[in-house]
Amino acid sequence: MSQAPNEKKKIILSGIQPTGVFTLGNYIGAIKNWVKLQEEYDCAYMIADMHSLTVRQDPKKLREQILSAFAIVLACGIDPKKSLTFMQSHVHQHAELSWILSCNTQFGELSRMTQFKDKSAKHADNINAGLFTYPSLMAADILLYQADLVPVGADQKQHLELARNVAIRFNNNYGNTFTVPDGYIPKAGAKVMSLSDPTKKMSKSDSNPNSFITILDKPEVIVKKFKKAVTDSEASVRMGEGKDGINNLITIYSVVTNKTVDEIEKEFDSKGYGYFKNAVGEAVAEHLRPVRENYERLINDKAYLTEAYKRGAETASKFADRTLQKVYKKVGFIAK
Ligand code: ATP
Ligand code: LTN
Repeated sequence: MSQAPNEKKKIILSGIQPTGVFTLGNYIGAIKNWVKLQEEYDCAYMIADMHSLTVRQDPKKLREQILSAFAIVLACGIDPKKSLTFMQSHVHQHAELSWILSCNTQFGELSRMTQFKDKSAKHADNINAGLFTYPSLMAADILLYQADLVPVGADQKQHLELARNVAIRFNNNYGNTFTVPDGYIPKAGAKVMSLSDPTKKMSKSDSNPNSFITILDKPEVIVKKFKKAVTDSEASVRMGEGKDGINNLITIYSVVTNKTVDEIEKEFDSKGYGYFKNAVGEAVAEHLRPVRENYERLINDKAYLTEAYKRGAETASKFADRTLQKVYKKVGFIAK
């Protein structure tokens, strides 16, 4: 996209929680767009380690998962020379702005969040205050960088709407301070479904490993998991109502091969589900092969990773502090 002279590049921010190896859902719904956007815009991508504490984590495992998540993001094609890449907890301004924003977010608004309701039901023994105020922290992540666009999957729409509302409210109460962000949600693949229960979203914290494909699964594992995918009894490869499993597989196949739904329905006309599932498995395995290979290389290069996230945090902090100081002034705090 060509830009008019003096026209500022749009700012992009997104994050992902280090709660496990990323799934095909995270990749298609979010990270694939992160990679695409970094070519045209000023992008900031972070590992949302603070968000992950809203669910109990084992510290030793979390430490490994955070570094691994950072390496996966780079392995997917995010270049730390082009995009700001950092760990959320390394930029203390996120926690600070989150406090101010939580004082400008209503209890009722947070109570309506479906992710809070779902996660409270799933972790009934740990419905902590952080799980409830999670969207205020996410709003802080976005608003600190004055982001114009936020590439996420469909499940994050509600949190984004809340971030927009908080930004608008703050701007109205204190004068123009924040850019009001828009979501950037893919047309196909915004909600990749679980392979074992295609009425549920594919999730990296699902207890059944056959329900999701991870970005690092070996090709033979990927093919095997697709073979087991739940479908229907109709045995015709075409999109349709009540065919959640097949709709999901067609969407996945379409995204990784760039073929249209029409082309796919023609290609597999009169072929059985077994044949189709095998083709999807092989196409996904092939699509993810370079990511897996990059990851193997990167995860063994700790010096490179450390240098990349440290440099990222340094630059991010400078940017974030500009917004935070502006906010502190607007709400009436005395300058240091
Ligand atoms: P968890 O299982 O720990 O809740 P998750 O797999 O839902 O995690 P997140 O870290 O919450 O993943 O999400 C990271 C990004 O991936 C977000 O932009 C989210 O919208 C997107 N995403 C997550 N799951 C899917 C999915 N099944 N399809 C499309 N996008 C998804
Ligand atoms: N809540 C997001 C992860 C996340 C995020 C963000 C996404 C944390 N902070 C800022 C976009 C912008 C999720 O995917 N569960």
